[in-house]
Amino acid sequence: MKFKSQIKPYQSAAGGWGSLEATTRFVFDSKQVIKNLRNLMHVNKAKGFDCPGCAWGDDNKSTFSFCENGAKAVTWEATRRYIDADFFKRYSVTQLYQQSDYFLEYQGRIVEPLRYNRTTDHYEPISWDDAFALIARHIKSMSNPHQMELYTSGRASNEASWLYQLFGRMAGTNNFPDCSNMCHEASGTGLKNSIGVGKGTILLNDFEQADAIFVFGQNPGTNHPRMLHSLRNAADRGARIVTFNTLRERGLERFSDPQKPVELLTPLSGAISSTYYQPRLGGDMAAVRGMVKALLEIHRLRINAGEEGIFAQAFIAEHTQGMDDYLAVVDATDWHTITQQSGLSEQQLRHAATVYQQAERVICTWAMGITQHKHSIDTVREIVNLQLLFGQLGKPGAGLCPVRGHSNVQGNRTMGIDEKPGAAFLDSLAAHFNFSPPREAGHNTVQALEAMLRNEIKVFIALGGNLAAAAPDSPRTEMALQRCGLTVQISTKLNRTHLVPGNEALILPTLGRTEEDIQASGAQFITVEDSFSMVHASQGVGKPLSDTQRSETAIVAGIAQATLGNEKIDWLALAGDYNLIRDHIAATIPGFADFNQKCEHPGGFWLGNAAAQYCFNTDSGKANFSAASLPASLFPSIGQNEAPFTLQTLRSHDQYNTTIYGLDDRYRGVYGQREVLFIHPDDMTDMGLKAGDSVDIETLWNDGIIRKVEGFKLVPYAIPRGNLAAYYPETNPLVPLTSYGDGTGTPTSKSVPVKITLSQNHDDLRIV
Ligand SMILES: Nc1nc2c(c(=O)[nH]1)N[C@H]1C(S)=C(S)[C@@H](COP(=O)(O)OP(=O)(O)OC[C@H]3O[C@@H](n4cnc5c(=O)[nH]c(N)nc54)[C@H](O)[C@@H]3O)O[C@H]1N2
Ligand SMILES: Nc1nc2c(c(=O)[nH]1)N[C@H]1C(S)=C(S)[C@@H](COP(=O)(O)OP(=O)(O)OC[C@H]3O[C@@H](n4cnc5c(=O)[nH]c(N)nc54)[C@H](O)[C@@H]3O)O[C@H]1N2
Ligand SMILES: [Mo]
Repeated sequence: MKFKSQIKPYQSAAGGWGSLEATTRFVFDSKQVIKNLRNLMHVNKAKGFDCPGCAWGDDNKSTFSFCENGAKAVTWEATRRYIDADFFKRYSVTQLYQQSDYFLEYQGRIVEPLRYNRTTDHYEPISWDDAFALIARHIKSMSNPHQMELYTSGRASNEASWLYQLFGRMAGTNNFPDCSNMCHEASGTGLKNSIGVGKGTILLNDFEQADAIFVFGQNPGTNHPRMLHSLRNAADRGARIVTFNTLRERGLERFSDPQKPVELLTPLSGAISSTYYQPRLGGDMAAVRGMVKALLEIHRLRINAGEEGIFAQAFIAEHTQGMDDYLAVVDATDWHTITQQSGLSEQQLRHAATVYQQAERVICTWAMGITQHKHSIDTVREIVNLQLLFGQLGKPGAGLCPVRGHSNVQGNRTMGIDEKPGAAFLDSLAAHFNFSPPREAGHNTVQALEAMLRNEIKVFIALGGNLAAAAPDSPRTEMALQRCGLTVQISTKLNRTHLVPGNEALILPTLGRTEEDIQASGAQFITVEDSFSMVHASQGVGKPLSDTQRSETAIVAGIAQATLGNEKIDWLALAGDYNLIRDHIAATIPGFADFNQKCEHPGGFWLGNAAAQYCFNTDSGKANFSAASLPASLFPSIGQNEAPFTLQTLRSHDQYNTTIYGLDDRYRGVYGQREVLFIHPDDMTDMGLKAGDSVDIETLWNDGIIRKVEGFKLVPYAIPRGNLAAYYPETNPLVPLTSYGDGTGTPTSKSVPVKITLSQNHDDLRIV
């Protein structure tokens, strides 16, 4: 495949013709046009499957409840291309390793179980029974259950995840590293500490009532396109949308709705953000602190004048604790530090504060720009502090909204995919199944990789995902995986992780969410939970490519049965009828009583949110203000002065995490390439560099390891000085495994201290 590389700034609104064009291109490119269109028609409707694209909620109102990038995810999964034994005979693992991630994914679906043959360096077919027996043999030969890591990526259904965690705990471990550890961990932990529940407090229709929506560190135009509909509708009825984003992102500026054809004729329509701030990377906590400082000043002026203050006094008195300590910290934070860290002026922050104050109902949303820093928990909690001061919780049109990534990542946690499970959950498993689950905390993703590097891990099983490419410090992550006794990947497509096998390795091909899942009792549906705690059923419609693919639930059951036998639980019977699994979920997970009956409700059911009902499951029984100081420096471990630049690693428009659909990033004007580096034009000229120059990027870290990627082309962009941006996963070799968030273990993918130098080999790049 040949791509034309060019940089050409994008002028139109996000969405629009470009979006439709790209969508249909993806649909019609693949071989089964009719089937693919039929698939799209079913996405996110009351009957049909849940879009595997993202975790945004569904309104079930529009005819096509899908977006361009959801359409890509669906058609990419529903491709008729596949790779079989012949393919693996042709290519050795070493040869495949040389290929790009794009090439690997593009080969199509995996259709039969495969075992790595170390002597020939090829994958070869193996029967399902032999594969399960091999896994069981490895697990049984471990000297303790913690020598196993059970990774989960956030697409797995509630049913598969619940069965998986039960298998792990019955086998004796809480080693459940997952993609969430690299994603919204700070949201979960921060919210839990502040308001007692680690989830967002709003429902999708709250967007219809908000007067102001503050969007922090998030690129919905690419990653949650359906969110643009909510933002656009809010903006149209006069709500203020205030964006804090390090980069100028087109989707946050203007959006025309591709599902309202009239709008497509007016490419400049659809303003989204009323104000757009570009803080420095990691500067959001300081920005919110600045807003609170300004608001506190107004509050005190009013009080001193004998008027009512602007804070929600009654709410604060009844439902919160710790405000005085927090306000003392706000007083102690000076404007100089605030403006220096946030990169925003006092005037800008006072303006943001005024917009906030004028709104009766405020929603704050955020994603990876907030959660992938060292001080992410403190930042999440700072946003909560602001909302608590104004009682913006539990009323219509107001609240907290971490916008999740993978389509069922929130459901995975609800089902117990958690390396630090709560005692109440373990008690309920213990009582229901009459066994003693392990009580000690297990490994998160970074800890799992560290344990592998120490040669402690015998068995690694991945329920989806692509850990080798998703995790930081790529060479060390790959080495870690190769040190396992057995690596098992339950996958739909070929990916990097398959090519760094442990001593032994298996690839187990699974059905995707778009496909029919027939088990002993007939056709099955699964369930998922979105960002708004709505749980609903999802049933695939496409015919599977091959009868040697199995559902995730059936694979997990097969592994469990082979390893633990069916004395305590008849695993295969559960996999034969997912209703039986849902009955067990109803008995062991709060909020799921009458689960099977509730699934019949079109659109699903709401799990509820205690904090939104003023019930705070914290130690104090109230919502806790957090009184954290701003970080002393944004990079304490190496000293900020040493690093001339801070790099964030982010997604392009044509990718789904480590899956690369194409080489364009339309809204940022990048075409036919991915190895680009966004930089402020003045930083470029100061260094005597120009647009299109190739540079090498090197991490400045404290362990003497050289972390470097080469040949990234400079693209001048609207970004703060000293900040850079480049795509993940190509830049993952730069993120040190030892650099993770305080209290989260999340790699600091949005703040990597780096330097850049002109590289030796120049390629021509056309700048239009
Ligand atoms: N099409 C598509 N959809 C997806 C995904 C995908 O890869 N492709 N991935 C899914 C997953 S797992 C997730 S977690 C989400 C990710 O959704 P996002 O969080 O939107 O993903 P990123 O591309 O990492 O973008 C981070 C955004 O935050 C900004 N940012 C970075 N650092 C900072 C900062 O310090 N402060 C501020 N204010 N802004 C900052 C960046 O400029 C960028 O706009 O999307 C999900 N949906
Ligand atoms: N530098 C940097 N690193 C990051 C991030 C970043 O912003 N910057 N983001 C982080 C984030 S937010 C996340 S969530 C992680 C993502 O980490 P992962 O979830 O591990 O990665 P994905 O790329 O989403 O996984 C894709 C693979 O999942 C498999 N797959 C797809 N669909 C299915 C399915 O239905 N079932 C099964 N069993 N397998 C399936 C396919 O084989 C595919 O290759 O990456 C993290 N890593
Ligand atoms: Mo994510």
